Order: sequence, then structure tokens, then C-alpha cells
Amino acid sequence: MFPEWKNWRHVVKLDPDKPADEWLIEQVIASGTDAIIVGGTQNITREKVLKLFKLLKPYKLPKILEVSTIGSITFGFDGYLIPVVLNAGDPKWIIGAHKEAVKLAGDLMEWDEVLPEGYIILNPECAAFKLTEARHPLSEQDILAYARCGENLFSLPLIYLEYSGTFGEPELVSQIKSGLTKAKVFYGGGIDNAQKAETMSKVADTIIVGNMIYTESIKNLKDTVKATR
Ligand code: 1GP
Repeated sequence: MFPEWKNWRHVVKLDPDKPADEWLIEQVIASGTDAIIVGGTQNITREKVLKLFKLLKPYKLPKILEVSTIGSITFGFDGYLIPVVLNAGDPKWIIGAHKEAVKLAGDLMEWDEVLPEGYIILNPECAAFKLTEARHPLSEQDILAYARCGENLFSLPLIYLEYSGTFGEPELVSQIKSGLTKAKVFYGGGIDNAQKAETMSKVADTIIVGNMIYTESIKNLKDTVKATR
């Protein structure tokens, strides 16, 4: 079963393409975060995913793999997040890559370990934006319409507003959240201190922190968790 996720307030996303050691993982665990997502866009290989998995294995915290390429699917995680990029310009990222993965691994998959997520990528500078040829610029009405399509047409349980690498607009996140009825809102991008964590956790259900783990801002990690409580 995919772990109980609806009450997660703070999640750390670890990028397999970035250096990680026991010390780093200990910092993440000690922060009190609710779960760990392993995921990234560039240069993701099974070896790198496995290396992170081994470092995480001793800990009880939910360990989730966000699947970005077929080649990196690794069994043993507590759950699998599957991004559906709602504003992708290349339809491969809405359904094509998924179909190929299921063609290969469909018979082996435990579907109750899988949770789909409706991504809306909003930072034109980030790698995922370029890869998926995401549509841009989008008005607030466009973004809300994508989110509502994800929620109501595709029955996606969560909408992920992805600003990876830059801090987004809390007002916009708030508008999207209030325009949805069932789907949870995940926010990720540019959080590196308690104040930003607090701002976004007031308007989103769950905040995701990524890059700060790999910078000296890691010293603020515990405070970003506290800010969501
Ligand atoms: C990336 O949303 C996450 O997928 C977190 O973004 O790396 O900017 O914290 P940052």
C-alpha cells in the first residue's frame, strides 16, 4: 500500500544525481520531516537511485520513489509517485512515457503502491520544464483550469505546483488550493528557510524542499519543518 500521505506537511526530495552521504541522511531524518521522495530530472540512473535507497533503508520514514525514467525504477520503496505533467507541451509526459513503462513492467506492478500526481511546472528555467516543453506563460485561470482538469477529469489525488529552483507566488498557490475540492496541493520550489516554509505551508497542503539540502541552508532544515507544524 502507498503510505498514508494526506497529512504530510513537509517532505524532503532527494536528487539521486546529487551527492549524499550518511551525514546528510541523518540531517534529513533528524529534521522531523514527514517523508522522503527520491526524484530528479537529469542523469538519473538505477545505480544512483539504489545508492540513495541503501542510505535510507535503516530508517522507518516513508521512502517514496518519484519515477522520472523507466530505467530508474527500483523495487523496495514504500510507494511510487508517477508524475503526469498537465501543462506538458510534449504529450509523452502526459501519458506516453507511462504507457511504455507499463508495457514493460505492467505485470509486475503493485498498483496500490502507486500514486499519480498532476504536475504543473511553473519555472521556465528548471530542467523538468525544458524536458517536457511545458506550456508557458500561463495565466492564473489557465493554471486553475489545468488543476481542475487533473482533479476532475483524471481523478488525480494531488496537484503539484512545481517551481523547482525558484520561490513561487503564495497568492497563486492559494487561489489554486481554493479552486480545488478534493485534490491536495503540493508546493515545491525555492524553500530554504523557515519563513518561506511558513508562507507556503499556509497556502498548500504539503511543501517539498529539495535544493536547500545540498547547500549551507541545510542548517535551516529543522526550522522549515517546525514552520509547518
Ligand atoms: C523539486 O519541488 C522540488 O522537484 C523542490 O524544489 O529544489 O527548489 O527546493 P527546490
